[in-house]
Amino acid sequence: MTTLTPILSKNWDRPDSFTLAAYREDGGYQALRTALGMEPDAIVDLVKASGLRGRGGAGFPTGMKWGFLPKDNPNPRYLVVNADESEPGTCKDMPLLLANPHALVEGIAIASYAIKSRNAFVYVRGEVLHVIRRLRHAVAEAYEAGLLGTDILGSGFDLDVVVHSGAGAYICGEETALLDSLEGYRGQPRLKPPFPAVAGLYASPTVVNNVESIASVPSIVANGADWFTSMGTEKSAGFGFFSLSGHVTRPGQYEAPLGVTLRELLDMAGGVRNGHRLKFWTPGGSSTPIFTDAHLDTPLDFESVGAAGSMLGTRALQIFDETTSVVRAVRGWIEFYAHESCGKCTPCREGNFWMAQVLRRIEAGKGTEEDVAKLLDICDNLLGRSFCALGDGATSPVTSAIKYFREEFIAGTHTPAWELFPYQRTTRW
Ligand code: L3W
Ligand code: SF4
Repeated sequence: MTTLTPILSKNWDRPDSFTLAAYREDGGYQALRTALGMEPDAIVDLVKASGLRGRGGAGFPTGMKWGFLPKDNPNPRYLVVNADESEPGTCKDMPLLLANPHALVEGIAIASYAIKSRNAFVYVRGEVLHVIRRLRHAVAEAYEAGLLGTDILGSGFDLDVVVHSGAGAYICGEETALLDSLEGYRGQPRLKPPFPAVAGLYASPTVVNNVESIASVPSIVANGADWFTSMGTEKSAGFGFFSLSGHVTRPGQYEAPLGVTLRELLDMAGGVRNGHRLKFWTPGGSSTPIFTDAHLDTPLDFESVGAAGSMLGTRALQIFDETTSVVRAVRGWIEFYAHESCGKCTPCREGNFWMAQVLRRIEAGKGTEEDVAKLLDICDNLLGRSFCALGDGATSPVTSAIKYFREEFIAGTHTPAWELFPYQRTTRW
């Protein structure tokens, strides 16, 4: 039986958990002191040995990414933290920043020292003013205490950190669109390669990492790689946030080893809301194919979720019970993608627009059975033909929902979803 591993969330019950004083009382910034006494490359090796994989959705090995920075490029190096959390269902980085911003600040200082960067940026989604204020406060506290700025802790290492507010575009969570936005341009994805590690911010070598990835680094430096690999699975080491939302008794952040199952998480969260049963769920936000109750025991690690036909993504577990119209849920997600498509490439710009129209028609009971085939055809023209992951991701809920609930789509072509699922008329999912 897997249990919770409160590490980043350990002090969240403390009302002052976000302050430097509370963070230090619990040993905060000791890992930075340790790291500053190490060779930068030794820290990169430590993070490689820990097996930490990116917590922003793709699961790319963090230490390996740091090791990609070219040694012969004379340009400055940058660390950019992706805090543009906007995926439907994804809600882990914002609570982490609110309750424990110093874990990120300390992680930034360690990571910047490891990759030899003197400038770090945190790109925070623009809508979350309260989070931006709290993070800026933490950064100011760290400067004041000599934990950022010049000659950090007397080590001779200098680091400046800028907290940048986005303007509310989901696409700016795509790392290269984020970099364009940070440079002052309209945020649209760049062609890769070159990857940011080679030509990122201002065409200089740049590491882009998710908030949770960087915030996990101090605990690895403090406790060692073996401690980290003792949690999780062989290829998906460590712990992470599992964000339970929707039709669950106690929604929230559950910090647990990778490989935990939804059944175990639901046990901790009081189960699906009283009197109802699980119908479908997302393992990693709306860009990952949905799962059903047949996947309750799938270990939530990168390999197992992949083998079962989805992606671990951001571990945003949105729970839907039997009162939910799957057509309506998918329509909501596709309207999101249609709205957030940056418009750069035709398959995504047009495809999401058309899918939203077809889904609205089916939801209203005015679709035809050919409309279901049309949805799959549009997905076929999006997947692998879009410029970035947004277009690909938009197909996931559509194709997987049709795979598991085809009859509901067909029924929806002649019956409005609100007649099939009347409960949905008054309840938001
Ligand atoms: C150097 C190479 N670097 C890969 C780096 C690359 C990036 C990282 C992962 O999408 C997913 C997406 C969403 N040399 C490299 C290299 N890299 N090869 O590794 O790259 P990639 O392309 O696999 O993924 P990505 O573009 O970062 C992320 C999914 O996550 N997702 C998203 C969630 C939501 C948000 C949000 O709310 N902001 O991100 C959820 O599942 O669909 O598939 O750093 O540079 N040879
Ligand atoms: Fe823009 Fe969508 Fe194309 Fe990505 S896939 S570049 S979001 S239009």
